[in-house]
Amino acid sequence: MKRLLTLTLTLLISTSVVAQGTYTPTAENLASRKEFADSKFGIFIHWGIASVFGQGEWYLHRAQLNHQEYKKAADAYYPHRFDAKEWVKAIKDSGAKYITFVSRHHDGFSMWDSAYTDYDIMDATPYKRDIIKELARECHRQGIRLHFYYSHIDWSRDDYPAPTSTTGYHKRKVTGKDHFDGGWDNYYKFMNNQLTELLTKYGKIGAIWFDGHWDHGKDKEPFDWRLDEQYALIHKLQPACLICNNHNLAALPGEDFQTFERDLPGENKAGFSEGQEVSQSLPLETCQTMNKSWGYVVKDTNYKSLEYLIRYLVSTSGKGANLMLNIGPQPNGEIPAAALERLKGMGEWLRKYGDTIYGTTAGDIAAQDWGVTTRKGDRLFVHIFDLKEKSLHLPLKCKVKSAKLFDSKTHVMFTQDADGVILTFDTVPSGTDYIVELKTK
Ligand code: JFZ
Repeated sequence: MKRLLTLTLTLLISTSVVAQGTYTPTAENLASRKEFADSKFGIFIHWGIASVFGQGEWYLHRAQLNHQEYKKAADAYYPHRFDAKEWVKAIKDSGAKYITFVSRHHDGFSMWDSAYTDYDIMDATPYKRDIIKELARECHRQGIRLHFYYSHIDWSRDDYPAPTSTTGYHKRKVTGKDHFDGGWDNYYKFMNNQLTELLTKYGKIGAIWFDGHWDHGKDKEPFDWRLDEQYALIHKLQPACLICNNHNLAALPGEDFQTFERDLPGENKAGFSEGQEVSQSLPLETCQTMNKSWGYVVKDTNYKSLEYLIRYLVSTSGKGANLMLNIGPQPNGEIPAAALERLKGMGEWLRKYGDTIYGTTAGDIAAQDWGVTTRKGDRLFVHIFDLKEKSLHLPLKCKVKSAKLFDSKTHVMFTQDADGVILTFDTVPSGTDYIVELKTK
């Protein structure tokens, strides 16, 4: 018996070591990474009971609310205009290839029928429709990947390791709570049970996108999130399901792609990505808002223009990354009209120019004042956003065989020497994205 125990223990220890040090993605996982990396454009959806207040998904924390009072929003959540079919159609028509839906945000509310909590769409709202089930069914039916955002932080449960968190109760940011019961083990089990539900009840899931790791980023002793075991569980349940964690760090073992919040990989304009090393081997993603907020905010009508968003998508592709653009649906279940308009415009643009985006890798030349480049096989796409003159010098190493305008297929004059290529146009390039296609050797 004792020997059996020793053997079991040894096996357990060695599997956890294996899980930790040498995560080897399966063939399905690698194929899924490739599909993801080629897809270039996805949609993020922040929606939940927080939208009832119309103050964004951090309202509970920002307004220092009593969490029991906040919870009453669940009983007023009745999104009678929610139509999964319409959502998925509008998103598919935008040219997006995946949807990342917030299954549970920091407030702790679950958007599906979870057996492990009553604080969910089925038990706590009068709506009583499993939103994730409806969304998943439509995604599978209409053929678009479905990813789930899942928060490690929980501002409502008693067992979230809050006393040491930077957002939690100890700072009295979320009020009405003075005890912590159950402990981290309990919370960890709860999360894994929920993840198991998400990965066994809703068909094929493209990725789990974690968030909240940074809540313990300033702990004196590094907090052990026990990610290895959690990641191994996900990969065991669905080997092709990719794992990503919005921790603003270099990718950790077991992760399948790397995300950057509100910044292109390697940049830090928003302040989340300081020193974040860009992975050279994993697919990359930038997540960005359409206005200034993730969740629905009544007064935030500050939407980025369609031209800006198209150029942002092209620039993200120019870095070899995907753009995941966010939508914050209204409490009634509708996607805001301003967002729908932009989705439509992105779709129209991608139907014409998608060949220069989908399936591309970063171009040969890093982003310049005038624009960016993307590459697909022997074709190099030069995306010109802003050029003041009729000629453009490209410091290219490769030999150019031909140059033409992507739109009209008319030839563009060029000369090449050791410094690269000079393109000469008839008129100064204009428009949202003036694309030149080079065939290279
Ligand atoms: C996180 C969420 O908190 C936010 O609500 C949204 O879901 C976004 C996509 O992801 O944003 C962050 C990430 C990191 C920090 C704060 C917010 N941080 O390091 O303090």
